[in-house]
Amino acid sequence: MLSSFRLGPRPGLNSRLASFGHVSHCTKRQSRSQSTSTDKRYHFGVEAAEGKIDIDSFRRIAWDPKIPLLLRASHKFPANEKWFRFSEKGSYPSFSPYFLSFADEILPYEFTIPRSPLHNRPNSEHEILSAFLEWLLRPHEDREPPLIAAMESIVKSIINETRSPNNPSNFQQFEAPVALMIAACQFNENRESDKRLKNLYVAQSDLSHLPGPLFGDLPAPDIVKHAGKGDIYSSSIWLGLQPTYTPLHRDPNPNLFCQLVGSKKIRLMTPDRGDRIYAHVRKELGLNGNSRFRGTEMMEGRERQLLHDAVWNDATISEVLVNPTDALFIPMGWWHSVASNGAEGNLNASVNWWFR
Ligand SMILES: O=C(O)CCC(=O)C(=O)O
Repeated sequence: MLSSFRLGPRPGLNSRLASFGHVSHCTKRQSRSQSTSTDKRYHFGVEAAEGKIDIDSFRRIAWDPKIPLLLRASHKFPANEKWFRFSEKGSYPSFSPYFLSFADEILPYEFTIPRSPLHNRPNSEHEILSAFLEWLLRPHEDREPPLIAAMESIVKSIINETRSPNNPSNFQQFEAPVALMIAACQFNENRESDKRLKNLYVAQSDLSHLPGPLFGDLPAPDIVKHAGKGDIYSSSIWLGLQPTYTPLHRDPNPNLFCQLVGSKKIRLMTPDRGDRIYAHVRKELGLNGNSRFRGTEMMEGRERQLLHDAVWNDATISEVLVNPTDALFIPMGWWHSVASNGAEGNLNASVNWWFR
């Protein structure tokens, strides 16, 4: 059964959008897969517009009626060019020398090890972590000894935690310097995908905690400043080695989610439909209560799996692919789950603002 979210074009919408650029709308799953095979920029069941949008149009189309809107090629920040560099083939994003100068800043990290029999195979996560540790400890002119020592102790403790028979969790949270993400990204370059570090995620890291110059590279978009009262509730940076994943949840405020590097798939549900799916999963777990944003319990174990299957195995749920410079408006109360889309171990970066 389809959700109450309408998949067909709304009467009059195209004429309303015509004032600021090209608009497209997929009405059938089939049209989505056709566009996927040609330009990989699909959106199933969500309105999309190309280029910059003026505030009045945005209010009329998305903000006032509380409807998601994909704004393609609409948000390029100084960070897009200053923070990253690309391999000659253009396929492997990594960090620029400018970003490297912030290597000792501390950020909140998550690390997830998939629970699977793969653990017993060569190149399992433990072996990759050990290879990373060995690589870290090799002399390297760019790495400062105190940072190496900090990273060594963090990686050793991740390895110990994941090996501990007393620890049923495959999900860890810790603080570490930016140097860890930089080093992991360098380690992955030129490595086969099954030998790369993955699932390392600086998730929901408060933008205001970034050092001034980095914060300045991500100025709040006009939509965030002017569509509502201009009240920024919170803003976050998301920096990870693919795959990255955020389970089903809803945010307490409207969200403008912008992609910087790599791509992400976002599955979106109306408040009603998300409530039903979430309640169903909680019931299966014998629990009740509301979703906490990225609560530990939803990041691991059975809850993670049930939430994942309920959202990602249902072909009728709307899905959007966000690419660099795309932005997705997620109205308050709309449930969503987010997964990176691309080669394992590649860098993925996004930024978002919750505002009202
Ligand atoms: O990018 C992600 O992994 C999650 C983003 C998200 O859930 C949000 O902005 O609310």
